[in-house]
Amino acid sequence: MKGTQNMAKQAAAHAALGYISPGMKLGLGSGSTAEFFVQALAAKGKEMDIRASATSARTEMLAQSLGIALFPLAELAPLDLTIDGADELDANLTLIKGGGGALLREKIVATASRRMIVIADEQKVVPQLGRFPLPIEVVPFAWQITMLHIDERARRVGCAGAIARREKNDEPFITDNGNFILDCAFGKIPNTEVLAAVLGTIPGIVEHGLFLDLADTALIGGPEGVRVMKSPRRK
Ligand code: A5P
Repeated sequence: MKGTQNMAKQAAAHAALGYISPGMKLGLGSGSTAEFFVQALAAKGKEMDIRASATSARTEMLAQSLGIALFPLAELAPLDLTIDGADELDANLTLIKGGGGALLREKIVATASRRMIVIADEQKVVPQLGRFPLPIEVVPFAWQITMLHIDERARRVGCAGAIARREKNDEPFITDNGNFILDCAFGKIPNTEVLAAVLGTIPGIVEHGLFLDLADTALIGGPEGVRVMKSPRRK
């Protein structure tokens, strides 16, 4: 299963190369699918005069080791295109991201790009978002209170479920920005816009993993090859 899924991720990542043109300023996503893309890009990057900004320390390290020309986002923005993975996506190309903990930088980079293309395997496509617990980045200060507020307010908009601080090796997982991640197992999210608006009002939340109207295209790898999904909202 893992092998097939990795092949699908790789196929989607390679298909993304077809969207790159010489001289482009690129945003490089995070996660295993985005890493396949970074590896594929490395072979072409130099000859195509690609400049890039990374969405995580991990991607930055990988891109650097492969000789991709990296720049701070503030120097390079606006970017032409960001290529990134997703934990879940629906037919509107609304995404859940943050499974790797990089959602804040991913959202900043995607927002600073003219376009975002998602690369993913077929298993990430769902009719309704929420099977994957929604990651939310919060400041460590009184995070328990922030968690209570998320629980209370999300319930009011039909999102009830266990919320847990992410751990790694029995320690709190710390993001590249020095924050915590709360994973919210809400189950199916009735209205992503409403939930995003509610989360936007809670102090202590730095950013949440719902990506609304950012991606215009998704390249989905599966057993039959790669299919293209277009956002009905952003052509
Ligand atoms: C990283 O924080 C995430 O947003 C990733 O884009 C997401 O977890 C996809 O990861 P994979 O490509 O490893 O499935």
